[in-house]
Amino acid sequence: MRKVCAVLAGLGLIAGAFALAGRPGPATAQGGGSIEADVKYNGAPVVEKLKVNKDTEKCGTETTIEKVVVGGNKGLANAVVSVADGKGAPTAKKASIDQKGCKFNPHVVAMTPGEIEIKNSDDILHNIHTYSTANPSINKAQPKFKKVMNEKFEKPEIIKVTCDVHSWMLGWIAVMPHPFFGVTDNNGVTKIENVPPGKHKVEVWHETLGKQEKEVEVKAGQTAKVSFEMKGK
Ligand SMILES: [Cu+2]
Repeated sequence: MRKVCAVLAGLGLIAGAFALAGRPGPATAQGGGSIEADVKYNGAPVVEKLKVNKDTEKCGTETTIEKVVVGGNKGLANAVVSVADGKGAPTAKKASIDQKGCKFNPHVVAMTPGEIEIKNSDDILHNIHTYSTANPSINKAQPKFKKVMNEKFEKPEIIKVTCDVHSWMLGWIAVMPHPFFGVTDNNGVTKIENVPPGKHKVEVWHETLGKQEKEVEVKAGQTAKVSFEMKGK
């Protein structure tokens, strides 16, 4: 009898573990769906090349400023896609941007209001200079020994970031009011998960190509596809 009990208890534990592993997350429980956005640009990439004569050991002797990155299938990278009428709690994952090889990596990072970690992976002096209106501007040195700095952006807005030590360094921090956003990859694609079902306005923002908006209907457990074609200015 004791043995049987032990086996039953063991089975119970295993069943419990399975139940935990298979338990839907809170968003899935509400019957959310996904949005897959595909952003295209029917023009040439805009990548400025320039010579570097400072910190060349880390920065190289030539660098690029990637203003319009067009990848496979005319996909536009670095575009922020978001649900314009979205509402929801901030994401738990802390956003991060790295000053690496004298570039901001990623070039565009999106986050919900709160803290972001700013790394310096280069063994040289960098600086963080933000151009913002809703949030206080930051203009701080990030010496080589300061590998990580934490900064706070509480108000939604898209913030330009530069480094005053290396004039070509350019990045963007998109502070979104809700967690329903994504940044397109090199194929111009991003997926937004756990979006509440219903009709939503989906917005695309790109640093030089501006904004576009489209309506999409999200159904529970399904992926709604939306395509954008950004126009040159
Ligand atoms: Cu720098």
